[in-house]
Amino acid sequence: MKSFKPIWTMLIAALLLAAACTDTKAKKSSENKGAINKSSAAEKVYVAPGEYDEFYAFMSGGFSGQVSVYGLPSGRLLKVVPVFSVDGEKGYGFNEETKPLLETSHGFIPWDDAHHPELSQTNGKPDGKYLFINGNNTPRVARIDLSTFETAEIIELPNAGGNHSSPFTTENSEYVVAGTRFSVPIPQTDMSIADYKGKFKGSLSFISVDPEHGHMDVDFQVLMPGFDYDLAHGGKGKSHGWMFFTTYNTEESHTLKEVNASQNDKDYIAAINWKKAKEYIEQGKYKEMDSEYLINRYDEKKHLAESITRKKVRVLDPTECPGVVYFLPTPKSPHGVDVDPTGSYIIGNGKLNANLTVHSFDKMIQAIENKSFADEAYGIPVLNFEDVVAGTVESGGLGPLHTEFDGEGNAYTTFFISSEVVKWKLGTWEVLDRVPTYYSVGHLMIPGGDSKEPWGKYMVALNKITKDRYLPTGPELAHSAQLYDISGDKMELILDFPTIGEPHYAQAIAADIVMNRSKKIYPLEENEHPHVTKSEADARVEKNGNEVHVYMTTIRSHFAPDNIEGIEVGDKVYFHVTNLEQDWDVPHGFSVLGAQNAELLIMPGQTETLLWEPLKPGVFPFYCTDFCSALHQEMQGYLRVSAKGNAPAILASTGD
Ligand SMILES: [Cu+2]
Repeated sequence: MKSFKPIWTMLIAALLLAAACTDTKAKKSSENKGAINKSSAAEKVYVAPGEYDEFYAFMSGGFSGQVSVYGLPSGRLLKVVPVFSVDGEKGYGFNEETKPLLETSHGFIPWDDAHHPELSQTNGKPDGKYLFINGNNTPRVARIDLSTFETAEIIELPNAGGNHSSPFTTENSEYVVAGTRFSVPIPQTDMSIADYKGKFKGSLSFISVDPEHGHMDVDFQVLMPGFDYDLAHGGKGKSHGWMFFTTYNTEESHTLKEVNASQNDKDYIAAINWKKAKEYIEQGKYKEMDSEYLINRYDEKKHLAESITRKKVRVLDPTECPGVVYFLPTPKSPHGVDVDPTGSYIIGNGKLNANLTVHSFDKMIQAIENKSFADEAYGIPVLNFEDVVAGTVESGGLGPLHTEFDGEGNAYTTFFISSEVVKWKLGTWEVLDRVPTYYSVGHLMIPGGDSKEPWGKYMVALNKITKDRYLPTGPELAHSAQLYDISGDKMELILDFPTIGEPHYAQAIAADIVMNRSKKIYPLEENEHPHVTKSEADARVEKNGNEVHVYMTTIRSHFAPDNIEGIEVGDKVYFHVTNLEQDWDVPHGFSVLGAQNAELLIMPGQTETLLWEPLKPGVFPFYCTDFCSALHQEMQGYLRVSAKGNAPAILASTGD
């Protein structure tokens, strides 16, 4: 099993050269940019002015740390939701209300790498309530509320090093999971990296989601051998109750991993019986480990986020909990693991392979019942490959990464090295069609394509390299998504559109499920912000020592107060701005000359707070940044700052 095969080195070289190869493809494609019938493609993506798209698509921003929302099939950009990265446009991570969302046990972290959006599910179908997304770098999972399209919660993960196999959900979002990408010492400690093997560990976190409020918490973790955990998907239907994770680096190497982690002929898919794990938890068969992590929740009535610190986590050791973890040998460094809509098949996309390995859930259960084990790894049973394999897709491609489904019995797999999507049939494993992508496709997405009931119709290829597809913009090019019509026998490329950051993975859902729940305003009478100002008559300035609280309101088209005096250099000035508007689409902005952070962008009925510490005496204008009326340009005010000890009495006035 551990013999070195020269072919791996060749495949690795091919992986490394994939980017270079696309140069040649780029040249070719200037002659043939996708071989589409232009007028029929245009018709298929045309959404007339004033009409709505059929699907919402949620794309991760990868290294942008954000989520962008598109309409399909038009490719219209609808919104960018700040999640893991601060955003001056919305004041996210700059205003006092959202700063706590980015707190961790390592302090305030203004950025992360967001990879996999995952819609919450009910009965195995996306329900349009939440979108979860992982932070890959400082392990975190965020929850976006799809009634507001705002980040509602970010939970940090204890005992984790990187968070890639995340946040995949179970059928009713009982859990979203998060597997550590890199194994690390658990508990963390100062030790030699050379002692990795046998000492570093992995962890798989099962994050519970409260059905009523969506609140997340780490229910338990399964402590795993020191492999790398890559991706995951939940069982469905008959396999509901199981979660599947891919592993690589079963070699447990800690250096030159491109070579050292590619030695084994097969790595594993880890099958976790989470229902059984839950029983062990209920029986108290867990260890409570010390590990600090934060849960940051935004309260929609208070309009602010608060952090909760947890110090302990419940951990299961699989060697003490038989029946929880099994390993399915899977060739070669499997990347994506995807479960078909019936829950019968588990697809291992071996990234150093040409073929796809499909495991059978039924055969897996049979092998477990027969106790037919080939081996064990750190006390975890390893099943016989031959006992669990259902079939192999002789793809003709190279470097399979991810598979999604159309609900018609077909599967679609991306091939990074050969830059294509291959359509094949579940059960017969025959290849039905293949189309090139431009270029180097990573994930693909079919609306509902990883759920029990895919909508099908479209497939989006999320490409790593853009090259010549758009007008050049210097050395940095926008990444690219490509929309294919998959309603017929043949896949047809119908649209290219640039994306924000890296469109690492995406999810899509029928528009009506989400739009009917979408909020228009925050009711002012429900505003419980501790510094709310519910009417202009209550607008005021309060000064205690060097702390100044400005209770300000906005309504078209003035601030109250709009003349402020009595502030001195060295004061900490908190502008608590409440937007009194109760109409859809009337936000007001607030910015002040010299503010060292960002603007506020306040939705109707909302309160936000900007902290400003003036450094110089003078008279400073502030104004509304969001064009709100014909007299938007008049929506402004003045703030007088005096030298320390020289300030006049507090003045907070509006009009005469
Ligand atoms: Cu305004």
